[in-house]
Amino acid sequence: MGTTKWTQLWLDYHEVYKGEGSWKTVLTGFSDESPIVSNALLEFKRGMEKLTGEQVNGSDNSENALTLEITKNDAIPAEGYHISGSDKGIVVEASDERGVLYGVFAILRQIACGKRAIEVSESASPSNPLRMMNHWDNMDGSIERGYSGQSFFFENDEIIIDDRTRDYARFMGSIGINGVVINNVNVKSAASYLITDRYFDKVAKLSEIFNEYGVKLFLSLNFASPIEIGGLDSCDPLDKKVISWWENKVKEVYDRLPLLGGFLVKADSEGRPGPFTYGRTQADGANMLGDVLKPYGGIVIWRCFVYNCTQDWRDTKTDRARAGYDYFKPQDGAYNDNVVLQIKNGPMDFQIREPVSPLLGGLQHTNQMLEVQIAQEYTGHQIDLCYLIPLFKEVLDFHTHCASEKDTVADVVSGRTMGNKLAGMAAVINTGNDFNWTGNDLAAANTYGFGRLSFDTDLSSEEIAREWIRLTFNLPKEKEDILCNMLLHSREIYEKYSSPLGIGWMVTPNDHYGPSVDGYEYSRWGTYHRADHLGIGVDRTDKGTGYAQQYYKENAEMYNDPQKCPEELLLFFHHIPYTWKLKTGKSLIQHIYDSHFEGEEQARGLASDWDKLKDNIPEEQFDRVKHRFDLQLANAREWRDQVNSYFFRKSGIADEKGRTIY
Ligand code: GCV
Repeated sequence: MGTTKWTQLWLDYHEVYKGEGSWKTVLTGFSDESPIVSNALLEFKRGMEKLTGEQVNGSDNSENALTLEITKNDAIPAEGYHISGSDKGIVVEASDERGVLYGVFAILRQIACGKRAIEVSESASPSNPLRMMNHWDNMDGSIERGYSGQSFFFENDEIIIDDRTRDYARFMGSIGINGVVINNVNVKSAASYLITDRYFDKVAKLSEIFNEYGVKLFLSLNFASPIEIGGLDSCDPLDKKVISWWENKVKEVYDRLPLLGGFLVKADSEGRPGPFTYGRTQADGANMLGDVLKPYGGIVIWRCFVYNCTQDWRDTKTDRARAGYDYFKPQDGAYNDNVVLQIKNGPMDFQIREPVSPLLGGLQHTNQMLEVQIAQEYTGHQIDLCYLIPLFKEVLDFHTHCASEKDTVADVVSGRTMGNKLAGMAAVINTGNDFNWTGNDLAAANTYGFGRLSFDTDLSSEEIAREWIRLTFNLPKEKEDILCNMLLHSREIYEKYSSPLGIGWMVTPNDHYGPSVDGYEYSRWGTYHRADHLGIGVDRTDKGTGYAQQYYKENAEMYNDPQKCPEELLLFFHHIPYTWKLKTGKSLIQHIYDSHFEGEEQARGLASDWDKLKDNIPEEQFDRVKHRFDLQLANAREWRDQVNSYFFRKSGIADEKGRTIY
């Protein structure tokens, strides 16, 4: 790794063949004075020189040089591209500059993945209009749920701009991300002042750097700004003084930050202020901001993560899973067209397994986008290997039944179902200022993977994994297969040794790493497993909390019936006796034991598979990851033994196989 201050992730291309030509570039309908286009050319040069050794725009500009021809073609959809190679070179066609950038990255990706330049060929346009990363970075430099060091945007309440900022923007552009929220949704202290003169110059600079890679900058907003920075005594969204304060503020913001995409808002959630304080609805709050942003083309992304976080655990009727739908469904259709609701993939909070949120598609007349988390808050803190793309694919492929065709979550959040333009996907990102950006080098597969998946939801988990491996490591085929298999099975392995059959939680409170079966059982957070000596699970049927009824009929009936409910979600929807027979013929308790023993053993398998790659991975990188596997094994063992012991002690039923349970 030498003296580099940080890795280049998947843009650190390896030589794949020794080319004999050289390249010149020709633009038709685009200008290289545009920063995006000139960056595309720079990336092509950098990439081709490393991938093939061929010079780009060097001394050979003769007839014999191959040509990269970038041509405007208005028939290509927005942000899309058509690339085609021939013995004369490569043509990139696009109708806009982002399309040019994405087309060039597609060329480099295809070559890195094994094609010769003359063979490249693809027509693509993004599945989702909005493809966003959400940083939970605080201005003191810490990152909420960050597992890769400190923030590279903020330190000591100042904004950092350095070479890393540009590299970050390149990474985002290379995977098709077109929007980034730089600060935590919990907007407090200095972050409330990001919309003031104190920070305008630097935020403007950041937005320019992002823009050069096709990325719009967004800010998380403090809903109580009129009080906290404006000196008013209210932030009631229907109060004229409040509205006029926002009008002036947003005018000032757009004067100074003309490239700003808009605001992300977490309101009435986990202690954050919001419209409920004034007896107003979420729509009242979001629409007020939408009205104010409209003249500037800005958008409001309003989160639906609203629930009662001061619940009494004795209360078995209140169900946190219901909250999003209960709060947001009644105003379906009332939201402005420049407002989009951002909905977490499940009704709880990024657990290893949850049903899809019934709000997705449950809202039929409202812009909506999907929020997922690649920061591994509940899935191993980027210590444990957990490739999350298979989980996201399951969510995207889920049939909501909101329409007869085009009813999957992928259809809904892309805007295909309702024909809306404001739609897409966002991920809570997993990066920090660690040398390798993501703590565990292998966690970058999720960063890369989310970008690629949000651009093309038809890509498979395996295709994405293989692209990432080839770009990052360029391994011999049999070693690539090993790593690919590790990634593809890692989520299922994590699930096996952690909480069973969709019940979730059972994590160490606050920190959320490692087991604590009753850690949240008697707390205020609404996250209970309800285990007793006879059984476990939450009754969310029509006889229980009624959550299952929030889905359309087909899904409601499926979830309501324990015989029809997919077994991986059985305990999410039903309270089930330990003696219940699963489809495998095993009892529930035996399944809990077996899956935990298996999960721990398979985690050991992951670690020994990694050892097989020792000769093919640079030593420092190999060791970094190996150390993570050592920690993962300790974690898996702890999960196995705590969960098994807990249920053995609760149920008094022995393991049929007589293994050690404490
Ligand atoms: C940013 C969970 C996390 C919080 C996070 C919150 C959210 O509760 O534990 O850290 O806050 O989700 O998504 O807003």
